[in-house]
Amino acid sequence: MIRTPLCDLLNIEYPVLQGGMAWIADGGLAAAVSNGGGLGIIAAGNAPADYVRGEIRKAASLTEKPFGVNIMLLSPFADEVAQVVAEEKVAVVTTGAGNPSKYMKGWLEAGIKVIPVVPSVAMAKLMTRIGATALIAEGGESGGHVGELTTMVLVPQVCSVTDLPVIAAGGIADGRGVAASFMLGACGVQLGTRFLVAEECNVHPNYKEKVLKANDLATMVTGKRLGHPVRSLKNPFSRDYWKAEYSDMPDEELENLAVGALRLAAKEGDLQKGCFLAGQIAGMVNKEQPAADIIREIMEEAEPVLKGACKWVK
Ligand code: TUI
Repeated sequence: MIRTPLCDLLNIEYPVLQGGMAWIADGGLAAAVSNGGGLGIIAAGNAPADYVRGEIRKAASLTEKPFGVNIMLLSPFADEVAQVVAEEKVAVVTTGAGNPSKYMKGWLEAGIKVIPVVPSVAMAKLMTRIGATALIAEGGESGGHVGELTTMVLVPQVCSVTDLPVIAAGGIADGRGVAASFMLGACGVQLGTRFLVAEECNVHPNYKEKVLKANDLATMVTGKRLGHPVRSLKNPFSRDYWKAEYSDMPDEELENLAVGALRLAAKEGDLQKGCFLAGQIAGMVNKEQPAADIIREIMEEAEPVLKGACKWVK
């Protein structure tokens, strides 16, 4: 059995978080992950605060276990959602795509455990200084909004500058990824792409099929020109966007090209115009199964890998 300090900190059985996937990770998926012994996370994405409140209440009706909310800091509703998580007394808040400093005091006073995604050492130091509960070091292998660094180089550098528990994310989908994360100094992992194909994940079936069929080279990064790089599966949308990005199209027009594309992928399964966010590990995600089985399977796989980790040591 594997137990790390993160389990005690978050009152969970396995040190596994489910990534906050915008338009995808709802109260149903979060509750299934939490019921499976991990920490389920509701993605606020760009949704209004009332939607998030509804999903929090839905998750609370489906599980007695703790769960979290991911706040996407580029959202126009971030301020309102920040308020809602405090009012609803959510156990854990994770943040992405920005600096959550201005919310930190309020959340901590509300008794919320705050776990920001940090894409760099500087952000890890800042979040440690202002009282974060733990850190998610997410490498650019992940799906969605990505930083510059890979998981392999980010996690150990973050671990070197903080005493907080570090959760590795980006490119992890099986027990080897869990074991490798622990070797780098993390005491937990966050998985997005693998949970995207969980049975309890309500994303459009076309989305799941695209992930299940993806190979190692199936993703690409677009959006660098506008300062918001995102990793998604290659399709007509991502290829057209990439071409537009490297053309003389004005920034405003480029920005409009992407409006609604995440929803089109997640809700309509639009294979042409949708933006299917997924991590590079999609090539290894080959079966749909209950969230609880995913968690149990990866942790069972990690055990022999970790026990065999000293096999070359004489
Ligand atoms: O946030 C994510 N992944 C996401 S968010 C998302 S929705 C979206 N919609 C429109 C544009 C962009 C995204 C889809 N996937 N992952 C966590 C993450 N956070 N990755 C990188 C960061 C990050 C980047 C910069 C965290 C902090 C940061 O700070 C910069 C600063 O100094 O403010």
